Amino acid sequence: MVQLDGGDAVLQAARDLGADYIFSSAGSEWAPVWEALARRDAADAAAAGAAGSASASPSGRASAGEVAAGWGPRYLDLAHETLAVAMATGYAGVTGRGQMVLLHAAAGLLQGANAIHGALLSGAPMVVCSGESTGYGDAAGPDPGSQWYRNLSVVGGPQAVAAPFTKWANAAADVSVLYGMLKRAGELAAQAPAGPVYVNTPVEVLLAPWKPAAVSPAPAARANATVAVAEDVALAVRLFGSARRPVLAVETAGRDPEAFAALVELAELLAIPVVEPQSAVSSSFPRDNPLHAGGELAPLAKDADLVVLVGCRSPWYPPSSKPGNATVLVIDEVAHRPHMAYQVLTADHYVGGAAAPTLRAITAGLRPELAAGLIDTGLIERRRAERAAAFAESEAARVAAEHKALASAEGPVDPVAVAATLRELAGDDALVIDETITHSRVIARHLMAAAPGRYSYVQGGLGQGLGVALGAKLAAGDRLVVQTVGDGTWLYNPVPQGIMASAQYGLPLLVVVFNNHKYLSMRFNLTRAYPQGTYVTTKSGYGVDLSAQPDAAAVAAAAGAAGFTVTNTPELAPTLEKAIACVRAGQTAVVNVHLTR
Ligand SMILES: Cc1ncc(C[n+]2csc(CCOP(=O)(O)OP(=O)(O)O)c2C)c(N)n1
Ligand SMILES: [Mg+2]
Repeated sequence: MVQLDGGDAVLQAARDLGADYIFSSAGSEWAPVWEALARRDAADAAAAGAAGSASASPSGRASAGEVAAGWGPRYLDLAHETLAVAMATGYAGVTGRGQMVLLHAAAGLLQGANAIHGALLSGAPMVVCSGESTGYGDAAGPDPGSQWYRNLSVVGGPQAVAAPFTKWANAAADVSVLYGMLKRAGELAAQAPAGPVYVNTPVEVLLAPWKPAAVSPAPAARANATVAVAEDVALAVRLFGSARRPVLAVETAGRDPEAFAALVELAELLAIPVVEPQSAVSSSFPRDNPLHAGGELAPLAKDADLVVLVGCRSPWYPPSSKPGNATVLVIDEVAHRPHMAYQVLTADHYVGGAAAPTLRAITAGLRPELAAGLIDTGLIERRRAERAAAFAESEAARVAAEHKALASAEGPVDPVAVAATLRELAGDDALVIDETITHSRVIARHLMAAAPGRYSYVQGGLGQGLGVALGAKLAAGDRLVVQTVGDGTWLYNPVPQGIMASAQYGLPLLVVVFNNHKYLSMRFNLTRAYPQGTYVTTKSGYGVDLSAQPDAAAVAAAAGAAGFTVTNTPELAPTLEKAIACVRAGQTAVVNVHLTR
């Protein structure tokens, strides 16, 4: 009989949580997990041999995206913490499901902190683990290794480091509680508001003999399932039914495809314009629907009598500057984001429920009122006509801007041309993971996302987009996954490590670098504060200049991807076509586009 230890408890918890993957960045505390994985693989191979099958182990060697049922999660070795965590975020973005992430000590946790904070902002469930030593080599039992004494301890323990940027953080102080704590942590991560949780798994705990207690598969967390109480739904029905100039604002609801559909149904029923403000981070309403009112909430909210915030954390700015005097109705499962230090929603009413079931309940309440003639349908039709006219005007402006941008024969490329060409060439089912800064609104507008998941913005600090895109690709199978990224932001990404993971695990991406050779956003901030300052008059470059950056195509090629450079508009479409062909053939392609702005 093999003596099980903490490594087996970790694997068992990951398996019982239904994790498809363990995203890991190596550290010496994980020896017990590697031993358990090797034992699992050997047992698989022996079983396959006994069955006379020539096939390889289903658990360890399956190709990416192919998780053999019943064999537990697949383990991915990743060469950077940002990558390990961001891949879990990207995977959750597509599947909605939490995974396990193993990092190293407080050091790896600190390196991964930016991406863990990003997961918190994005509401990506995951269990992040890393270790410390509790005995430093003086305790009886296996030697943890002198590095824990010499180099790795942090006062207060790594859970104190993790606490400010996770939903919950604690240490598993004994092997007897390890499985139960990890499993509860995973369930906690998946419940609203979903996000990362942290468990400190000390080396000695992982190395200790483990006697499995009651193990059980986790009940699948019912995401997006809470619906408001009947009185609150009735209140919302009254407000919607009596509003003359309502407007809907939405930031993330479309992460749930059912919420996307429910929002379309409600908006169309009453002809309510829908705005995806600057704070929107995923496609939540079809951009080609005439009720889509663009990305500016203030012009509509100013004259509205009802503003409905569906899952919005920061619909306007400055926070207390609510435009106009409308009644504000907030529909949200957890309206006050516990991770935000300051948030002003100016709500008059809260309706507490997840978007899909709550919007559906409101729509169901409105239909009989409409049928009974209690809602002014003439008003609805006038609104519909007004929105159609405004939409036609906005579309004409968009198309004209694209024609103009695409007509340029020489010199650098207008970002509008890049977004429009990408829309045309990437295919309707491609997913765009956007990590641009000053170009994000151009991309959101010209991509014209019409389906949930088509567009998502990387939240938190710079450098996570490549990992998020790789994680999305892991979940998206054959669909093309595109990372759009600013040139400065690209330099924050672990590029060689990401390209290595893309090759190792068969996850080809299209990366489009929006290269204006600078941190343009930093200049905007500077000129806002010092419009007539010496910096401006002397054309200084502090904090902005990126003219010394390496050639992104050459760097990509050196790391094993296909590298392309576009310096003028006529080259754009043919180069993107070549790059997409590379990706379809299995190799990541990086297209460095020199921009006008
Ligand atoms: C980890 C991290 N470091 C620094 C910043 C501050 N920051 C925000 S945007 C930006 C510049 C981004 O440059 P680029 O990607 O070229 O976009 P552009 O401003 O040119 O549109 C910086 C440095 C940040 N957000 N995150
Ligand atoms: Mg830039």
